[in-house]
Amino acid sequence: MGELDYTPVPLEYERPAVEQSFAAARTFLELMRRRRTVRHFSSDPVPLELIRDAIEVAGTAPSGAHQQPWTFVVVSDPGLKGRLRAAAEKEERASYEGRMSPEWIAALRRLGTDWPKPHIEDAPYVIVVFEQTYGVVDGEKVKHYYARESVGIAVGFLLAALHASGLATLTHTPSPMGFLRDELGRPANERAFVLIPVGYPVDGCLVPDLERKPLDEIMVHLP
Ligand code: IYR
Repeated sequence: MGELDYTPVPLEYERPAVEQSFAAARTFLELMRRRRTVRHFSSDPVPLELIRDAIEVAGTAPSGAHQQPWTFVVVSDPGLKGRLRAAAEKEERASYEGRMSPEWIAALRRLGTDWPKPHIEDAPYVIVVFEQTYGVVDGEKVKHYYARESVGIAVGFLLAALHASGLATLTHTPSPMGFLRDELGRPANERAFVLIPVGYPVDGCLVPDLERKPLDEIMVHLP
């Protein structure tokens, strides 16, 4: 990539009436309040178009130097999902049965997590998000700036978009995640960031009884 010059174009923007802003803000808040991390998936099929649209939304995220340092690998093949599950469970079992501290295990108790990961096979899709730690252009390494932060923002967009389509997700970080690059045949400049089973919740799905911090605990207004 050569040096790209600054060639600005007009912003496409129409300022909404303030009442419309309030309505949109409330509607979005109500939507996002209903998002829950789901650990029990139906194997009912999901149209691939929904996954594609959500990944396109993720691709609208801002990124350091606009380098868009992300790759979203969509897995639906049952054999491959089975291999991912087996590899994730191998790591997770070792973690739950010794690598994680007792404090960590205790902190997870209210989430009901454990090393078996049937959702990797049950969910019709697994999206594995990779961070491109550096770029490769014409065989040359290109430094990426704020790649992790950028990918984190894109994953937030992805989770919101999937939720808006009525799909459930689980942000799963099997640790260590090196097996994902090997299993999915990704290049050396890509590092797995998160594995996200996507699908409909199973009938009668249960979730942990959690509350979110109220606004006044998470927001500080310095007038
Ligand atoms: N990666 C493990 C453990 C785990 C860790 C945290 I922090 C969580 O919020 C949930 C689980 C797993 O996926 O089970």
